[in-house]
Amino acid sequence: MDETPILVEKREGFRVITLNRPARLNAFTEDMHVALKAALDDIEADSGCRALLITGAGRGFCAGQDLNDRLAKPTEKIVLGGTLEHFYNPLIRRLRALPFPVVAAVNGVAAGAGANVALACDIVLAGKSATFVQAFAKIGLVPDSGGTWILPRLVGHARARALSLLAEPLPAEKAEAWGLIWKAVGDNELMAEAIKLCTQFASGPTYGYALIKRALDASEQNDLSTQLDLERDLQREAGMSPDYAEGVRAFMEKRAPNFTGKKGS
Ligand code: LHQ
Repeated sequence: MDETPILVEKREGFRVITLNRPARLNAFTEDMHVALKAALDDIEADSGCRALLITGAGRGFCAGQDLNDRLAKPTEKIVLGGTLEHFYNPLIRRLRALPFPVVAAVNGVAAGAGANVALACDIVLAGKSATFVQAFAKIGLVPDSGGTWILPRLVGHARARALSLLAEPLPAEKAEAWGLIWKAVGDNELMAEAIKLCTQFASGPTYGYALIKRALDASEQNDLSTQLDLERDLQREAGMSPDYAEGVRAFMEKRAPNFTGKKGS
């Protein structure tokens, strides 16, 4: 077992999780999944945590499933479907549903499930030397961890198919140009940019952010009319939050708002 497959750093208003198996490009093992779940439990229980930053140690972000780990061995008890069911699918669902922004700082190669964990985050920043690889087809697998759902939505069917079938690395700047990620930045600026974003989120209208995430996720299934109804309902909730009152007051008084992130009564 790795001693610390992930590192968790508590910052003012947010946490930084670093995937920490650099010799294996931070590939996922069962131990890493278990540690990540425990960290997310802790983060969710902390009402003072208003953003999350995920990055990787060393030269990679994450090379997906560790192909030496028992989770990847079809002959053992946990077959691949079970690995997804028990570990990856709950992780992806959870990242999407966290009630505050999640930022991925992709510091190097993001392959297989590692790429799709990054793409499940709300904002993906990548260092210019980073690449995104849907590596699955190279070993006869199907893009998982939400890849087949998110890729066509982000880059369209033609690019989603080519990325999935060819399994070629997509450089960060091209990923930005294609709309796969938010921004490619200089490798040396990556962490500072990501921390700046999380610092901004940590003093933002957190409850409003959670409602924005809900609205955008629901829009993937809804028709316009249903989505308009949902926007009405969510806006009603947002309008009752203390941050809305504070935001309007601050605007009128020409000062920066002092958001609490709270839901309101
Ligand atoms: C690795 C890995 C790795 C172990 C690099 N495992 N050691 C879900 C359900 C259940 C099972 C199956 O999987 C899934 C989801 C998935 O994620 S499937 C996709 C799994 N990932 C891959 O197939 C990617 C495999 N890795 C690569 O293709 C390359 O390593 C990439 C393109 C990521 C990076 O290439 P390089 O920069 O040239 O680095 P490298 O290949 O030299 O890797 C460095 C070391 O890390 C090396 O070890 P070594 O002892 O030779 O230094 C690799 O063996 C090791 N490593 N990925 N997934």
